[in-house]
Amino acid sequence: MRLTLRLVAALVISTTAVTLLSAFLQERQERSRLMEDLDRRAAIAGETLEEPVATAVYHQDGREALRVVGKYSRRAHLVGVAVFAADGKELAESPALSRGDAVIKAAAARSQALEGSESAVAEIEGKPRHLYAMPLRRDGDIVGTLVLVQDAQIVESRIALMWRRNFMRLLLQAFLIMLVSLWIVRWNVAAPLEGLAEWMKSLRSGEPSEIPRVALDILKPVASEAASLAQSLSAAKAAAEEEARLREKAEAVWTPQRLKEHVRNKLEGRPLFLVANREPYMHVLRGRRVEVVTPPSGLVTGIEPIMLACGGTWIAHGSGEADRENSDAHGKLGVPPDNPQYTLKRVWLTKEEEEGYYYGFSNEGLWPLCHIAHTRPVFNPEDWAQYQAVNRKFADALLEEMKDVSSPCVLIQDYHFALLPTLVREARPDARIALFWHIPWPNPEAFGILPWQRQILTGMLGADLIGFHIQFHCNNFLETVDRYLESRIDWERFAVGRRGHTTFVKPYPISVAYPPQPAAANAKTAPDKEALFKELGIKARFMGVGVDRLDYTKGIMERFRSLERLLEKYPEYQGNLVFVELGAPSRTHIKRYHDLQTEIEAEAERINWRWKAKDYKPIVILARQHSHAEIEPYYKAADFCLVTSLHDGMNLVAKEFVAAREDERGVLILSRFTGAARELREALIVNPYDTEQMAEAIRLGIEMEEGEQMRRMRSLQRVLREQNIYRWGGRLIEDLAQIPSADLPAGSQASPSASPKT
Ligand code: ADQ
Repeated sequence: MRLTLRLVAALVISTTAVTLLSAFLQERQERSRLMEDLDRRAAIAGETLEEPVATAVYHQDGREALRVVGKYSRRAHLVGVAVFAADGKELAESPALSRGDAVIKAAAARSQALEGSESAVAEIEGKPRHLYAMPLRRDGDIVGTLVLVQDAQIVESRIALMWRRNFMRLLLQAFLIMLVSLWIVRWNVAAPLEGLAEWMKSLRSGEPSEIPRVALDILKPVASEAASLAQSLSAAKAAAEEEARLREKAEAVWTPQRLKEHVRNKLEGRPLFLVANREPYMHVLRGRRVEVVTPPSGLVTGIEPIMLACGGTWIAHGSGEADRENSDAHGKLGVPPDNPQYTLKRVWLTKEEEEGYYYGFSNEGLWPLCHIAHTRPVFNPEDWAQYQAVNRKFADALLEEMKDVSSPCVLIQDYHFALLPTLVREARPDARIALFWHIPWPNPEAFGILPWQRQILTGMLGADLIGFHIQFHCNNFLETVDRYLESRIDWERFAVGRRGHTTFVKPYPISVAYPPQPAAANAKTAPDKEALFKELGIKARFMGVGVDRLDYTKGIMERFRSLERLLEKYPEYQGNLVFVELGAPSRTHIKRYHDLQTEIEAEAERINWRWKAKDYKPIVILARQHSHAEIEPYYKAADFCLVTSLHDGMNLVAKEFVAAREDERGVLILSRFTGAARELREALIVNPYDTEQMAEAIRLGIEMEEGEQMRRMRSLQRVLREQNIYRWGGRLIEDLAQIPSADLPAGSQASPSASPKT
């Protein structure tokens, strides 16, 4: 109410000031217009009277002058007339003027002195009068003066009327202002605020309602801030409840809070340094606009929750077109950009470095070498030289960042940085270094074709801890080291001893953030299957989904062929089943990837051509990078998700699909060649090379009873709950922190937890 009063008072005061000012100007204008009117009327009367009155004056005939004047003044509505001779003597005067002599005489004298007409307003007998004095001429000589007196009361009356009208208008305006202000405040401020308050109350009570539309429209920025605040509060509340529940059950599921506490304890407050090729946030140009995007990378998906939980510095290649303009002089910025929780340090690479290190040695060499997926690795000496140089560059950046931190903990990510552990160890023997290898490790024979095998292995063994997703890859790694380097393999502790340094090798199956954080109370509900079909312009009943970087290891062609086989074998699905492939183009700079995209599109087109109808095609490819929010509705709506990798370290898409299914429905069809297949045993496990088997698995998935779907989904979600990303980070960092500093005598090192911790 006080706000309304203040608003009304301010508006009324300003309107009054404007009205008064304009009325004042109007009065001046009106007054001068009325005066001109009186002047004009007097001048016309004067012109008519001049001649007869001048003749009378010339003959000094006062009576005649008075007669002429008296006769005319009745016609011209004059109050009175006075006539003066040239010497100033009064010759005649209307009776009504007898008491105003002095003023009239003065007017006559002024006119005579000026030899021209003169007008003025004066009070005569308490009334406003208009005086018009003019010289009387006869044959060009001034023979006297004529003074005409009119009533000027009309001027004052008109001005008073004008003020009265303005005052009434002001009153009306004030009234309208009050009404409009009340309306604005009521509907645009008070109502949205009340709505917001109600909504926040509902959040607090734990039964979130929809945010009222009116509040959303007007208070959008406040509402979104409040939503994220409410989200964090309810997340904290849910986490606290979950912790309490788990404590009671004496279980120990990992949560972000637990990870945070755990890491803080283990690192004793020291910051965490993470090195990965891929940055978690890229500034890219969309036309002229700068947009922040998260790259479609399993590594980013997996590691970001840890950095959010622990803070620290993430060092990565700054690969976005607008990255430089959006970082400081040292390439640094706080991220996530809208709520910074840790530091991103961008390292700049030249085109040649990126070409050789990233596209060349990493992705045309090591990637196919480690994924046995029938694409021949290319080992080019120039690429190898760039790979070494860029590892050196990242080592320098990392050493600079941690120069003031003693015994820093470093997490190095992936096959792009095989040389980094040794480079860092040589400069900082006090550092604790872990290297996590996100892709498979091949058997020693397959690895043996790499010309620089010893350098790669030596580089990696600078780490204290090397992690793979599954035990099988750890075994392959130890066998490879055993085969190609002089070293001591400890098969009991899964460690390699070499030149007085021990490297432990352990499996850490990466995962996703689960259970999901409570959704924002105002988050839009995901569109259902019908809505998604409608968006795609499709009419169908069943939906399958695939989400991948377009990579030859993901078995996308094999997937399409199994769909084709299904439609051939079971025609009842023709026109009924649609498979949506959300495929993010990846590494398109490399010819094999470029060709793959064309091949995938051609294959889908070939299959679509067989069954295409007006509103139907069996395969829809959405070939672009999607945000997680865009992918989520497909995960939630699909009847089945196809993960058909020919070889995959883990595969997070399989886990994301399971995590998204709050409804406990949907079927996961999962390649046995993924790391995920070792954990997600209730998925329908398939061999992607077996087209017939995959087609059958899809049919089984579509036709699976709801009860069976729920049983399997619950079991899969149980695995995610127990083995989530926080557990992955917690175990990795705990094992790393347990490793004693290098200044302890060699051999006295304790083994990191021999068996996986909860
Ligand atoms: P990737 O080979 O990238 O990861 P994956 O684990 O499946 O494979 O992760 C892909 C990520 O990218 C997922 O989070 C997914 O949602 C996202 N993504 C896929 N397609 C997308 C699209 N079209 N738009 C946007 N996002 C998309 C590597 C290894 C894996 C290992 C991870 C983590 O190859 O085996 O699981 O690292 O260690």
